[in-house]
Amino acid sequence: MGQLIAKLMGIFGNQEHKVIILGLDNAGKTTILYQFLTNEAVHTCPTIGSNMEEIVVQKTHFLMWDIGGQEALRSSWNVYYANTEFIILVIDSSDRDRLLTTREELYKMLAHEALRDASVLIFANKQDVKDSMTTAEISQFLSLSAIKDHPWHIQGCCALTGEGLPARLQWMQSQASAK
Ligand code: G3D
Ligand code: MG
Repeated sequence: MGQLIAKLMGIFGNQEHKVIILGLDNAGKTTILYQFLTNEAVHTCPTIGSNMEEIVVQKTHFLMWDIGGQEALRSSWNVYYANTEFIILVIDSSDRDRLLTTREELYKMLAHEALRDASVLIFANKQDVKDSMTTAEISQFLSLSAIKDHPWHIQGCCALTGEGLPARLQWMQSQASAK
């Protein structure tokens, strides 16, 4: 019965794909989540714990968990890892000082057993800020080309205007429907 329901949900496109949005505090995670949802920048407060929203793209349902990124909360990110299909890693491209911390968090995450099958989408956010790092600089610093065991993609974006976001939702949609 369970299998039948799962099959029917697949046919009607109602299967839910779990997405976790991670990154250091102030990177723009919550702003991105609400851009996906409303196509507007909303006023955000630092996230304590998590926010969860459902985003539907061409009948593909994503359950997106936006998880607080403050240092004290990072050790509990793994509580959210089970059944994750997509990791969205958000980076504040103007925050050069903390890119090393992001790099460490990225590789810790990729090594985690529960995320073995997850695809990784990296948003180089805040591209509107003067002198922010380019996606090429960030890719190089994070050694993205060395990641062979997860599908990944990096995209420059500005969460305030939404620039760069819709195309990547499409990428996720096509990855999800290929699963
Ligand atoms: P977080 O959820 O990762 O902690 P938030 O980050 O979404 O709360 O955003 C942190 C701050 O960065 C917010 O500013 C938000 O408006 C700003 N921000 C998010 N995305 C962008 C962007 O693309 N460009 C610029 N310039 N700012 C952005 P405040 O002032 O409310 O703290
Ligand atoms: Mg937040």
